[in-house]
Amino acid sequence: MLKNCFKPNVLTMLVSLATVLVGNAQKSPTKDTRPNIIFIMSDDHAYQAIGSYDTTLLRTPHIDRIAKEGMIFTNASVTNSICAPSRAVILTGKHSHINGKIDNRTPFDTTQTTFPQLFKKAGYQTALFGKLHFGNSPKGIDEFMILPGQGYYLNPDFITKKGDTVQVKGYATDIITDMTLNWLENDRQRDKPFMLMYLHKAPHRPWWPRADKFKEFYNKKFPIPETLFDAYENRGSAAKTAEMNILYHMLYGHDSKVKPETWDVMKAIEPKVQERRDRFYDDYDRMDNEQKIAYDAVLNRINEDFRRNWPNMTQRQKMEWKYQRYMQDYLGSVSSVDDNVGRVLTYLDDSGIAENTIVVYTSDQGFYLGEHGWFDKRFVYEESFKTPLLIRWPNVIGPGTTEDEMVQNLDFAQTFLAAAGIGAPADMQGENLMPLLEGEKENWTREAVYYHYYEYPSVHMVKRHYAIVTKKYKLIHFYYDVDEWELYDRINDPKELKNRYDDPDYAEVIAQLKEELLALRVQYGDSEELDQKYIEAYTLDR
Ligand code: SGN
Ligand code: CA
Repeated sequence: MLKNCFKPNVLTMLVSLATVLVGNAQKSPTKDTRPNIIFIMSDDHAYQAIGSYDTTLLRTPHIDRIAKEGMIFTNASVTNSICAPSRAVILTGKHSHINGKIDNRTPFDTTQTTFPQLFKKAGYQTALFGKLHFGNSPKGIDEFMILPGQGYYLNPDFITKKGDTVQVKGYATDIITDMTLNWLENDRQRDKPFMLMYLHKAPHRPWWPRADKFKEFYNKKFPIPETLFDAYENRGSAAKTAEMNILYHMLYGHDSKVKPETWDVMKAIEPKVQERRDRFYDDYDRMDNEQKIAYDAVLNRINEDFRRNWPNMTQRQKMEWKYQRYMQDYLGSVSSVDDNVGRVLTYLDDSGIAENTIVVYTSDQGFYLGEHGWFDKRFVYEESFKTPLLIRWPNVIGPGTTEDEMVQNLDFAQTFLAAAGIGAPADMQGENLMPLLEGEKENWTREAVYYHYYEYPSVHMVKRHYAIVTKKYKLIHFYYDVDEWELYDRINDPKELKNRYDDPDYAEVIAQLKEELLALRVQYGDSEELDQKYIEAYTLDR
């Protein structure tokens, strides 16, 4: 199966052949006409780095096509802004406190029903390629290739359905796409609808773009976000104690790609920063010589610049230098995702299946691109709470539609099942988005969503919190080692710079929201007892 991955000419021939085959299959009277679903999810893709949401940083013409020909959600969010928990919510249609995968480390209880199992049972063909991050094989999937854990960008390993591990030469985003196209082309049963999960590792840390994008993006400069130098005033302790500041917590080698030899030469430049050399070589040493030469062309320039300029920089300049390095690599990685989404969309067109295929583009959560001086996610604050969501479904969703209702990753399972005409289990906790997709908003009643983050104390040190979010407000309770509340006025303070919790003007709003928050906790089956249970079950990993 892998053999074809690196022969685009063979692929093109097969695509033409498929067009003929699909054409014939469509004439068959027994054809199952339920829609296909391609669920495209990237890892840590901030909506700020998608042209349809914001063109300040980057244009993403291929991802944008999904919005132009379908719907863009401007208020889509996650229930728990971290990788594996988000995936568990998507697969089960249940909040973290119910499905039990509250953080990246807790094992996922595989006896639970996940939506792919229901698709398979209902006669769909199912497949999954890329990052799953579950530590176990997906159930209900006919064919898969998954990255072990976080996976690597360069020459990544994949776990196959047989349980063995194979290393594939090349760049992860391209390879995952090759596998996806290869499956669509060679393994898809033309007489059945399919549910295909196409899951990128990019643009997850440590943001290694493909060599040509590394070179291209190193020459770019990006606008500085207004809150890059945020001093976290007028807020509680959680923002101040989080460890995800670009200046203080981003690593020279692993993240900014300054080689350990360069730090050696500069000795003691930043004695406070502790970094292991192997964090850089872990990725670099996966390259073969030819790849190293291509990357070194840029790495040498980065290192030369660092050696020459870093010792004389002010703190402010250092922050800006690190921010630019971060954006160059992050956006370079996104750019490959966009190119590859383009390849898949083109395939759908060429093979004649675009019309009956629902294409969903999303991320497992949002991400900070320098807002509040941060990278990473976890907080219910805007940029990591919100996630991109674009859906194309010809003949159902009108082209160029914008939807601002509060929707969540919790809703995906029920929505996909409804779209395929498969019954959803009654204990799923989301809402079916079909009324929104079909433009029947009068049937949509949700006004608030619930959020709960658990992984603390842990990497990045974001305190445990739960929250209620409406279009207008966000009320947050940080707990465990603090007992602090924050209220943000989403309309008048969209950058969330002022906690209004002690402002008498908001007293009534707060009282109302507290009641609604409690009601949501009751509705979703969350409680102080469960908070306590998860605290007790948590073992420190630091
Ligand atoms: C790794 C990253 C963290 C990131 C977590 C979780 N460090 O630990 O920055 O927050 O994953 O990310 S890294 O140096 O190993 O890249 S998640 O997307 O899997 O939740
Ligand atoms: Ca993630």
